[in-house]
Amino acid sequence: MNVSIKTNNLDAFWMPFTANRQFKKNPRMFVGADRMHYTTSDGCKVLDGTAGLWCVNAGHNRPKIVEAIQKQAAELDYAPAFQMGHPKAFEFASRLVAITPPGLDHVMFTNSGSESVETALKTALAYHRVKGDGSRFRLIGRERGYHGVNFGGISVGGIVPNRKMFGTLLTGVDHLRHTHDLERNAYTREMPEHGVELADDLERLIGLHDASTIAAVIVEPVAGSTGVLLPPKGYLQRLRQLCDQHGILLIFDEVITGFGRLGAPFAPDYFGVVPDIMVTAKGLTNGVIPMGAVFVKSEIHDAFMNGPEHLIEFFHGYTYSGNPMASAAGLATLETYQDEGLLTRGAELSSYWEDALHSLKGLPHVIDIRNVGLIGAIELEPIAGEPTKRAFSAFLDAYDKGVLIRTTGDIIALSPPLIIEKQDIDVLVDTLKGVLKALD
Ligand code: PXG
Ligand code: PLP
Repeated sequence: MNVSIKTNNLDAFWMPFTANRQFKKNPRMFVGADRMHYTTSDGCKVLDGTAGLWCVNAGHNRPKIVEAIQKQAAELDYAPAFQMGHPKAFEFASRLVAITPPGLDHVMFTNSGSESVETALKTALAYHRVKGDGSRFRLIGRERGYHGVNFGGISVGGIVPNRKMFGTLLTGVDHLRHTHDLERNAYTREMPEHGVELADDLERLIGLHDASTIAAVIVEPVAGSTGVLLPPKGYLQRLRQLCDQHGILLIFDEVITGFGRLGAPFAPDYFGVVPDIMVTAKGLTNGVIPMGAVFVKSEIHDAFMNGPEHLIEFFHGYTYSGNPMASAAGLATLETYQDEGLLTRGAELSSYWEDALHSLKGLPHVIDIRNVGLIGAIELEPIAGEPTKRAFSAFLDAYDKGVLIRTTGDIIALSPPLIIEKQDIDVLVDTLKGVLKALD
């Protein structure tokens, strides 16, 4: 089938998180990709500064992954997910728990980050209940957190436009304060010095609700979607301490930070803080086939393994949980990461990356630069009365100049594939220099 872009009617597809009318007047279409680059419908190469949407960690069109999917499609297309299995899902699960932080030894599969978040929240609630502690029904998120777009995720999330249209959301949810503090922390390289005391906000919520009503706290170890907000030094350690002290589960949403983005395989490897539940997606399959995974401590898994053996232990799962195509793509992705040392490659490049990004300090409208691993952010002063417009213009101009960036609010976010070379970093940052200089 030959799909002609010219004869396509762009009207039917209501695009996600997109300025639809703006896009359809002047569409930006990718028709191919290879390693660090996309090819546009008019034949231009675009350097991928965002790994798609933070997911193509091994770069595009990697041969092992392509072959694995082709082979799997011809061999076993689908197997029922409930009461049946197929070997690749088990193999993938075993290989994953071998590289995840110690104790996170069991995994449930989903099809996205949003579903992984719902799965984690439901697991936390059900865990307390099977332990006979059903009064723990509250979930605590954080302002400016992003946990996908389903009802649980937007309830614990803290992004106003993602929440305000959707009624009462989940009840029994409260939020920690966010940690973003330009006044004290602007231009910090890696973790900010100030703000560890914000973790004590959990004590305020415990004071209000009582710990015996709180099931779990969910945070992104590094918040990606809301503009790359790094945890102040000691913050995650303090949250862990408070959760332990009060019998509250700690959930890390690692949809962005997982699979090498921080220069370490997962956030616990980087921060030395291990959660009880770890939520992943994106880099799990290199973004090629939709899939998510939720890792839980054995203690949580084992609490469910009670009662008569013919009974279902947990009433949760998806038609496509661990489906053959995704499992095959995931196994080949892990092999690619391991063959090329990609889960720790960010650590080798991060100081070059950091210096390159911070060279943009002093350019017009720049008010902060942040970095960790292979993540970067450049925060711009918004145009008065027209938030997001300045960063969106930067996005359009960068695209015209052959570089794909992401913007959220007035923050430019960068997260290139982990195969990026120093010369690609130079191109990315030089292009941004031109873009920033030309901004109104
Ligand atoms: N949790 C976190 C921390 C995420 O970053 C999700 C959950 C939801 O995943 P799904 O697969 O349902 O989209 C995410 C997703 C961006 C951007 O540019 C970020 C995400 C998705 C799309 C764009 O910041 N994060
Ligand atoms: N809606 C209906 C009517 C269904 O039958 C199902 C699954 O059987 C779902 C939603 C959920 O779909 P999924 O398992 O793909 O999340």
